Amino acid sequence: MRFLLVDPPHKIWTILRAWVPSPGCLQLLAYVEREGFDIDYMDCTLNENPWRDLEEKVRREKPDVVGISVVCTAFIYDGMNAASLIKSVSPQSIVIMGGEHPSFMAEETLRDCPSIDYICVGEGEVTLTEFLRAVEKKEQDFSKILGLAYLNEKKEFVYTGDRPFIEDLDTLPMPAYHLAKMDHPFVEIPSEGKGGLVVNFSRGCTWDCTFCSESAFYKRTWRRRSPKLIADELELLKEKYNRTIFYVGDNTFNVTREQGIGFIDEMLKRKTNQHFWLQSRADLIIRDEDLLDGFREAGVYQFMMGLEYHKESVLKDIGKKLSAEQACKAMELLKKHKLMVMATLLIGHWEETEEDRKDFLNFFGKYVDHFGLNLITPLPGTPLFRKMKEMGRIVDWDYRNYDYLHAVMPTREADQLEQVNLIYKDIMRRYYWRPKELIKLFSRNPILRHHHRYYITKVAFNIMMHEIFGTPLWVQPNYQEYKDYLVERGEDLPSGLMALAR
Ligand code: B12
Ligand code: SF4
Repeated sequence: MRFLLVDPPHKIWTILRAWVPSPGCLQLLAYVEREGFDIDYMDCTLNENPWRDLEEKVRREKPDVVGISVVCTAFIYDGMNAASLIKSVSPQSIVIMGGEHPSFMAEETLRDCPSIDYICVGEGEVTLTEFLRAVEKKEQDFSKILGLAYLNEKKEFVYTGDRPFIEDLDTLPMPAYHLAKMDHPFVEIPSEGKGGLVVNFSRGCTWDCTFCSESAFYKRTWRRRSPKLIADELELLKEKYNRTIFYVGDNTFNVTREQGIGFIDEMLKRKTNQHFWLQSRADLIIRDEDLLDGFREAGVYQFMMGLEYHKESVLKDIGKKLSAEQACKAMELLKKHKLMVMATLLIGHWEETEEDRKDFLNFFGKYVDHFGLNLITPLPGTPLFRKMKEMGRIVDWDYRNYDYLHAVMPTREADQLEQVNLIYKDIMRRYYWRPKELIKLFSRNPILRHHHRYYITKVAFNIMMHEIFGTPLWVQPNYQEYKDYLVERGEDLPSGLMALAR
């Protein structure tokens, strides 16, 4: 019984150009490998000809089960296209898809893409193991496997029920780095310097911001790996793969103080000389002020906080449970303890006015080292999605645009999405072309200097050229639209594929 897990061809993180294997895929693979299955992994984002290579591999190897991982809503059509292509060249392969978006939108996804046989709803490790075992034993009835969704013979939607979360993440094996192309020159986070990688040590978050799909996916719970295992993983990444700079993808790293204390102790003991960009909340930074020097000494160079907006009414509306005053205090504390401040911010709120935007820039421009500007997006599965759908405010239903960078909802003032997109670009321009930002190009802090030089010369310059001369926006050189691939393949593939392409 052969299982192939596919990260389908999709755009990488275009803003920071981070090109990394998905931590979720590596965790899933390690688990099923430990369970004794014959497994393989294809991260199509790294293939020179991603669609062709996927087609050829599946045609040649005809895996019994192909898993497709969809990390972001914005990638759902890539996952569906991969499923159609796989089924067309290996109809006997069973296709199972997993990830947040298909979990939340299981019925819609199954109906939109007949090539997907099953969807794993929620956390994948145990559900996938039980599923593979059932396939191995040639069982026909999957209705007893919790966490599965499918359409039965009558095309009725079936959901087998919620799979309980794994209680202790320490029972999971080390992610399967040995199956990833860790030596591939593209695997980097170039904005952060050499040797970058994304890692993940916890799941969920105990808050419930209305726009957050993570908190919804993990039902407002938080579990974490213990600091000792985190340090073991980081040590391995240093020794075996020379990885020294990490974007730690955990939504909220220090939900408990103990996690922060344990991490600091372990990293100080191990002396691996690695650098970390962690994510947290303003209230937790304030709570853990006494740990901030320790974090820095342990290698943390930056905290990213979802500060979102400066107006209390908006913070209340999005359920942030933070005040602008706390945001200021947390930014000041980070500065005081020589840690860089990255703020992820949300604009495009219904009531937003030009006056608000001026205040917004003044408020955040004062402290923020890195500016992560997002447009508020109703991600499927979130309370915001349900509310906005009900209110009829969602205008663009093309999930490709659900990447925080494209407007999918108007505001009271800007009733056309294009206007909201222009507002986004305008804020970016106004922020980055301030003298204060340009001075950072010569900062004495090497990471900040590198980041700004990278961002302004590569990303901002590309966007400017696009706006002035219409030059194409950057996308990774090996990226190919699925429809272009089908055209390239022409007669050799079943003609129905083009009709199914999304
Ligand atoms: C790694 C990561 C990336 C990587 C992805 C690399 C890759 N090869 O795919 C990079 C850095 C490229 C990236 C980019 C982006 N990301 Co990102 N990213 C993450 C991050 C930090 C970790 C994901 C992860 O591995 N989680 C841990 C594992 C355990 O969870 P998981 O992936 O969901 O997998 C589990 C289950 O879903 C399931 N499962 C998953 N796949 C499969 C497959 C099968 C077959 C089965 C059975 C089960 C299964 O089992 C897994 C294990 O239990 C998350 C935040 C987070 N903490 O999760 C954001 C996150 C996924 N990203 C997000 C976003 C929005 C983006 C961007 C769009 C941001 C942007 N504005 O540019 C870009 C996309 C690129 C673009 N269009 O420009 C959002 C997605 C929200 C959504 N619902 O759409 C998240 C949740 C962050 C957030 N809170 O906003 N990202
Ligand atoms: S604090 Fe961050 S991770 Fe937690 S619910 Fe809010 S947005 Fe999501």
